[in-house]
Amino acid sequence: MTDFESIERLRRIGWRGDTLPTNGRRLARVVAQHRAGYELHDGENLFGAQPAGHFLKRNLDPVERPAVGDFVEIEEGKPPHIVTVLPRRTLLSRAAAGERYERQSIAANIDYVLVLTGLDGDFNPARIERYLSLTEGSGAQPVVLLSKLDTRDDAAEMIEALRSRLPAGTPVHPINGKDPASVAVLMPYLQPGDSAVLVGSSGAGKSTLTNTLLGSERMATNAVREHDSRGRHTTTHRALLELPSGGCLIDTPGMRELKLTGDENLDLFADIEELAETCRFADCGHGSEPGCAVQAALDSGELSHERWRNYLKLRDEREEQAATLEARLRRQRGGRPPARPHSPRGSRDRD
Ligand SMILES: Nc1nc2c(ncn2[C@@H]2O[C@H](COP(=O)(O)OP(=O)(O)OP(=O)(O)O)[C@@H](O)[C@H]2O)c(=O)[nH]1
Ligand SMILES: [Mg+2]
Ligand SMILES: [Zn+2]
Repeated sequence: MTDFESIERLRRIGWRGDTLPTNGRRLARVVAQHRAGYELHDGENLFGAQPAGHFLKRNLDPVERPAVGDFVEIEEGKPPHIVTVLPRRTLLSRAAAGERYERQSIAANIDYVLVLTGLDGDFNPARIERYLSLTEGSGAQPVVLLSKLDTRDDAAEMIEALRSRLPAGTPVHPINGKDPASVAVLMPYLQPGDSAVLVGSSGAGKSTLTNTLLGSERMATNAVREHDSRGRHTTTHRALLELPSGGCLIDTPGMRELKLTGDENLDLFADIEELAETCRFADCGHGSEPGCAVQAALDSGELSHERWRNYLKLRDEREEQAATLEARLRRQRGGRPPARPHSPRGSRDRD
């Protein structure tokens, strides 16, 4: 097969490069990861593969392991092995829950992060802001999706309140995830070569939307609990799917905890940070100091107490995580200098 044919084939599964690595190895994209190994697609065939031994080293930063959405080089064999993860153009990751600081990949080489929230009991603007903050560190574009539009009459108010809280220009699409006509608004994000990942709580409707976009019931779905709209963790692993529109969509399991990695900028709250700079005292604690611009905005209602509280929470979390991340990188540099995992934010890159 010529390089041209290989590139054309890979483009169907989201390859963006104009050239191929020159070592002659076959390239494929990670479409799923199971306990027993990886599922890969080379644009033509789906096949299983194992990670090469160096990916299994215990002290390896988990984000350096192959993740769904990655393009990888294969060493042929029975079974084939993944030997290299190609440089990522974007990476959505989160910090793992628990004591030890560890970043985990959610999806690699995605253009859009579709943040899906139900307009039922799932609706929670502070959680949407958390997802959007995490997306900032990824290099991908955020898109806010509100599902279950068909289930309530008072959705307009909720949507308006959310829109006014997010930076102007953040796309917000209310949808009925079961209705093909309604989800057609997502076509601009799912064109040939585009890759998008769906994230949101269990029960938000990620797999329902995926099925509607696919035009078939490929992913299992389950009703949410009546009293609190919680899902049942139906989807158990991430899966990259080719859509009829030509785009690639990654469905994910609902995530219980979503910690910032420390690599975020919190651009989402740039207006609050600007406001705080206009306080009379440079070291204003925004409590009862005279001339506090934040207190004035909170008193006038221009800034909502809830958004302010969420900003403080995310800011503190980011600072704490950034310090841990920095310490970890410093420790790693003490030994053999590792390749710093992809960071699309040059300004925050601490190397
Ligand atoms: N009426 C209505 N129901 C929806 C919509 N989207 C999802 N649902 C329902 O919500 C329930 C949960 O949907 P799923 O697609 O399984 O949710 P999920 O986000 O994939 O959940 P996990 O796989 O557990 O993370 C199902 O009963 C769906 O039929 C929608 O837009 N309108
Ligand atoms: Mg699901
Ligand atoms: Zn102040």
